[in-house]
Amino acid sequence: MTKLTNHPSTADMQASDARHHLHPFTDNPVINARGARVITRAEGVYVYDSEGNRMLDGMAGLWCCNIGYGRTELAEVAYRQMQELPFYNTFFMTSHPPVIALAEKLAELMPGDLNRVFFSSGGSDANDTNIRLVRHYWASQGKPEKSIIISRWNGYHGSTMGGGSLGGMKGIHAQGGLPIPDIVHIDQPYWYAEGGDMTPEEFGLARARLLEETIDRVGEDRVAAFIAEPVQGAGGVIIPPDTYWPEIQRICDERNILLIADEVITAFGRTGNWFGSDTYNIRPDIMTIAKGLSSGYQPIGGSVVSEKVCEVLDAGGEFAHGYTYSGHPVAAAVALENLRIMQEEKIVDTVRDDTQHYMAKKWATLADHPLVGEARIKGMMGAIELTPDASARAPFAADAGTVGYICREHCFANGLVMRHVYDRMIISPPLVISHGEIDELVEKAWMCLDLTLKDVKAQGLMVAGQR
Ligand code: PXG
Repeated sequence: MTKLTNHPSTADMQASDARHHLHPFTDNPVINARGARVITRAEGVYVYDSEGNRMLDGMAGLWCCNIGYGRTELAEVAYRQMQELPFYNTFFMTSHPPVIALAEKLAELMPGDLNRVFFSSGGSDANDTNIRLVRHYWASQGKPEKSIIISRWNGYHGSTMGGGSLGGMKGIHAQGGLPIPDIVHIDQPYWYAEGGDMTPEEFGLARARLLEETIDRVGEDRVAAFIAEPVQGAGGVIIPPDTYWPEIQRICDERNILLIADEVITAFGRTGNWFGSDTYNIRPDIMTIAKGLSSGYQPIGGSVVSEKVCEVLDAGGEFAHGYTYSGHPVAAAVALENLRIMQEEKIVDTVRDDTQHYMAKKWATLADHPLVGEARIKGMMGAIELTPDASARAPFAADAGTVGYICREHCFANGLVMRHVYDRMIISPPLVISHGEIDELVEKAWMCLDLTLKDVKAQGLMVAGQR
C-alpha cells in the first residue's frame, strides 16, 4: 500500500496550499508568504511535519486528541463501520446501532439526568442547536419572549452565526453581521487581568453576580438561558475563582432560566474528571460536547439534554432542526470506541489521581521565570501570563500578542506546540502524556521563555503598558 506520507515536496505543498486553501482564523497573505507548516503524521503525544521535525503536541491537536495519536482500534472500527453501514440518516423515524449505543453510553457517563443527545458534527453547530432548542423550549410553554441568552465576553462557543454570537470575541462580531438578536454578554471571571485589588474570591463573586444583575435589568421573563464554559479555553485558559460557579449555580437555581455548560473542551477528562461540571459541581440543563468525544478522530459533537427539558420538548411536537450528519454512523462508532478505551484504560482516573498533580507541580515552576506573571492550571489545561512586570500583573506596552507570538515561534522551532492567545501561552496536551513527556514539555517551555526574554530585551519590548 502506498503510504499517505509519500507526499510531494514541502515547497510544492505550500505553494498549492497558498493557491487553493482558505484557512480558518488565519491571515491568508501572511501564511501564503511564509508557507504553512505541513503536519504529516502523529504518534502518541508527538506530531511530525513534512520536513521530519518532531514536536510534542502541547495542544492535543486543537484541545481534542485526548487519548493521543495512533490508536489503531479507532481506525479499525471506522473501517468496519464503513463497510457495514457508511451512512444513514437519523431523520424521519430512523436510527442505527452505533448512534443508539453512543447515546446510551453518554447518558451513562453524564452527570445528573442529562440523558438524551442531539448530535452535530462539532461544537459550533451544537451551540446553534442549543439556541434554537432553548428558545423553542420556552416558546412551546407559551413564553416566546423568553429568548435572550446571556453569555460572556471572551467566551468561545464557535464561529457559526449562532456560536459566534454566543461567544464574546469582538473580532468575530466585527465580521458578517454578528451577534444575532437577543444575545447579551457579561464580563468574564478573569482575575489576573481584571481583578484589580480584589481577592480572587471577592472577584469571583462579583463577576457571578453580574449574571443576577443582568437578569434583573432585562427581566427574568425575557431570559432563556445562560451559557458558559466551565473553564474558558480559547479565551486563554481562564480558570474561574472557586467562588464563581457556586454563585452562578445559585442564581440559575433561583431564577427561571436554563443553564448550558459548553464543555466542548472541558468534557472527557480535560479538567481531571469526566466533565468540567463534575469538577465545579455544576448542574447544567444542557451540555455541549465535541472534540474529546471522539478524541478528534472523527468530527462529532452534540447537545446533551436533561429530562426536564426533554419533557417539554416531547410535549412540543416536532423540533424542526437537524443536520445530515447528526449521529453519523462512522463518527458514532469511533466515538464509542474512544470512550471504551478511555474507560477500560482508566485514562480519566489516571489524570485525576496522578498526572494532573504531577503536571500542576511542574507547571507551577514556570512562575519563577522572569517573563511570567502567573502560571495556572486546572486538570490538563494550563496557561502562563507573559509580563514585563510580574508584581504589577502588567501587560506589555507593545501590541497585545507581539511577545506571545515570539514565544510561540520559539516553541515551534524547538519541538513544542504551545499556542499563544495574545500574551498568554496555553497548553492542553493529550491526557495520556507521561511524566517524562511532561518533564520535556516544561523544560522546553522554560527554554523557549529564555529565548523569548532575550529577544524581547533586544527589541526593547520589556516595557509595561496600561490595561
Ligand atoms: N465551544 C467551545 C467551548 C469551543 O472551545 C467550540 C464551541 C466550537 O467547536 P467547533 O467544533 O465548531 O470548532 C469550541 C471550539 C482556539 C480554538 O483557538 C478553539 C476552538 C476551535 C478552534 C480554535 O483555541 N474551540
